[in-house]
Amino acid sequence: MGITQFMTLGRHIIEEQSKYAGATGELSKLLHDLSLAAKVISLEVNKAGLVDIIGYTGDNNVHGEQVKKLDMLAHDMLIKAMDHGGHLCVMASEEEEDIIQIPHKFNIGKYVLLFDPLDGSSNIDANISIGTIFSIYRRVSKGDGPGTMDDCLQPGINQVAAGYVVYGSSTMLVYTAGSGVHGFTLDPAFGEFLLSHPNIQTPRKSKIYSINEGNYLYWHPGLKKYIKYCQEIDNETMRPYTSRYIGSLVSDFHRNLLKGGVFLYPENEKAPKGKLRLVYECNPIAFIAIQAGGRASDGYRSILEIKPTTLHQRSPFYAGSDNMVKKIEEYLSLYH
Ligand code: FDP
Repeated sequence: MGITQFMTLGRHIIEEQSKYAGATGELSKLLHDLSLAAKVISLEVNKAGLVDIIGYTGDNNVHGEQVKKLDMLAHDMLIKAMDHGGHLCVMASEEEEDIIQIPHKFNIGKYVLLFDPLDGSSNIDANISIGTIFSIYRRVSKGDGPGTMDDCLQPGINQVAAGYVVYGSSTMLVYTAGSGVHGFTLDPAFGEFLLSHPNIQTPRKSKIYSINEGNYLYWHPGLKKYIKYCQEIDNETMRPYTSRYIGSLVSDFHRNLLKGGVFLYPENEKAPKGKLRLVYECNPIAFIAIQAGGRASDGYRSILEIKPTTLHQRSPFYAGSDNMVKKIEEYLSLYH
């Protein structure tokens, strides 16, 4: 797909919003503010090889992992871009243990923003694509005061919008507000996101599977059998499938969304709940997968049905083409 018409992200959001009677325009403004943050992060990511920005800050994040400077920069940038628009009542970031309140001096709005500022960050030093993931909900707490933890712990089915930015060979922003998935490529000359991938539907004929096979010995028996199934020869189902794994969720998912395939991060003996975070990674990616005609599951139920109990909880995650995710669910329930 190429750029077919000169449709900026800003114009697209406004046109989408006009389809909903009673829309106030707040969500559009929120998405616009997010796209500004994405442009700044994109610039910083591109500069990473040039300036003294790569490397560790020396701190550990809430998961006990070493924090890299660029993660914190993206985290700070998003807060700075989003805290004063008057659209949000609370935020939460994968890089911060607790919820993030809107400073008293700014207006409080009706939306909730959850984000993973820089996903796949272990790849930064190697110049491999990384991404920002975001998820937007309406507040559920009463009144118009500061938002609460309950606002952040909603099941993914309540998402109003979600998306990601992939900082790859070009920077792309992909989002859904519940009526299809749309992809925009950042034109570095104009500094604008232009519609390049309208109405993305993931191909029904799919043959890519993406998983860290190094964990094979720790997997569920059903999953071991499923991966063997992927490697068998069968012309009708286009097997053997192709294995592709970058180790950067946004990039792996984005490739599979466009080409057809499945991303797997299962539970294993070392990580009984898997690795990925439900509210920052699984829910937004699941919303996009489903809107693009795909499926997302923890192996047994839709990701979007899970009610989070803590901000940083993890979940096994299978997302991508409908037929492939269904097959994984079948194998997991058949073999124990
Ligand atoms: P990273 O640790 O580099 O931030 O959840 C984070 C994540 O990357 C995902 O982006 C990626 O898909 C996954 O972890 C990779 O994990 P493995 O190294 O265990 O394969």
